[in-house]
Parts: sequence; structure tokens; C-alpha cells
Amino acid sequence: MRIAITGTPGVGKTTVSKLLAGRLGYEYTSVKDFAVEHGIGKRVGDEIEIDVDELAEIMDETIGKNVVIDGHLSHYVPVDFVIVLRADPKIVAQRLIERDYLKKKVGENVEAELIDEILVEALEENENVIEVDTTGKTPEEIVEEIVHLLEGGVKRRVG
Ligand code: DAT
Repeated sequence: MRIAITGTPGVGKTTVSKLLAGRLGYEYTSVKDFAVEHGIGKRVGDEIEIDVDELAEIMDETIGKNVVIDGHLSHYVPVDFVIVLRADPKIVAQRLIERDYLKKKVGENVEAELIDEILVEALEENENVIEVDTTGKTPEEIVEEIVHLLEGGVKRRVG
């Protein structure tokens, strides 16, 4: 099963994706690393702009079947389930400030979290979207919640 872990920067995607991949015995892939390795996207200022259609096509052809895909663009890749991680916008702000994000970038991402930006995008891309609130939970608790929700989701899809 291919699982995308998406959400606003700072919600905990990388932490949860790596743990989940380990828990399921799946491969872990980061969209950012994949794009760099495959020469997808072009540098615009200090950011990399990624063509999501190109990303989706190349990733679909290249990655394996049992994989956890980490990244705020992962919901554009053809997958069985998209997990949208959510966190209290205050936590997002705190984590991005710790990461030395510019004030403007912190503001943009906090706003994105407040208006459900990634959730809305994900729902437009995939029928199997699961939203998980991470606030006040340990990464291990979040992973167990995801495993449980996936089991339920798979059963619903089959039955
Ligand atoms: P993302 O990949 O969404 O940008 P991350 O996994 O890099 O996020 O996590 C950002 C920071 O927050 C990092 O220092 C680890 C920490 N973190 C992630 N999930 C957490 C959780 N559930 N509880 C406490 N800290 C967490």
C-alpha cells in the first residue's frame, strides 16, 4: 500500500513518516529528496518550484508499492491513502521559528494551517483522505492512530 503523509510544514510529517514506515516495514521516501535526485523542479530564488504533474508521473513510475511518502506535496502522488497531519497553528509557528524560518514564511504557513489549505488540496486529489490531529500526542501515539485508521479504511474500501 502507498501512503502519503502530508500537511503544513512543522506538523510532524517527517517524524511520523519515518516511524510509520518502520512500524509497517515499508520503504520511506521524501518528496523533496526524490525531486532533487530526479531533477524535478527548478530553483526560484531560494526555493524550489516543483511541477506537481511531473512529480506525480515520475514518482508513480519509480517508487515501490509499499511505501510511505513524506512531504507537503505528497497528496499529488497517486497513492492508496493520504494522511493529512494537523497541529494547533501555535505549535506550527513555534516549530517554524525554531527552524529559523523567516517571519513571512512562518505567517504564511500558520495561515495555511488555519484555513485547512492542505486538507482542501488533498480532498481534491484523492478519495481516501484521513485527517489526523497531532496536537498533544507523541509521534508513537500518532503512528498507532494512523495504523488503526488505515485498518478501518482498508476494510471499508474492501467491504
Ligand atoms: P514536518 O516534516 O511536517 O515539517 P517534522 O517531522 O520535521 O515536521 O517535525 C518538526 C519538529 O517538531 C521536529 O523538531 C520534531 C518535532 N515534532 C514532530 N512531531 C512531534 C510530536 N508529535 N510531538 C512533539 N514534537 C514533535
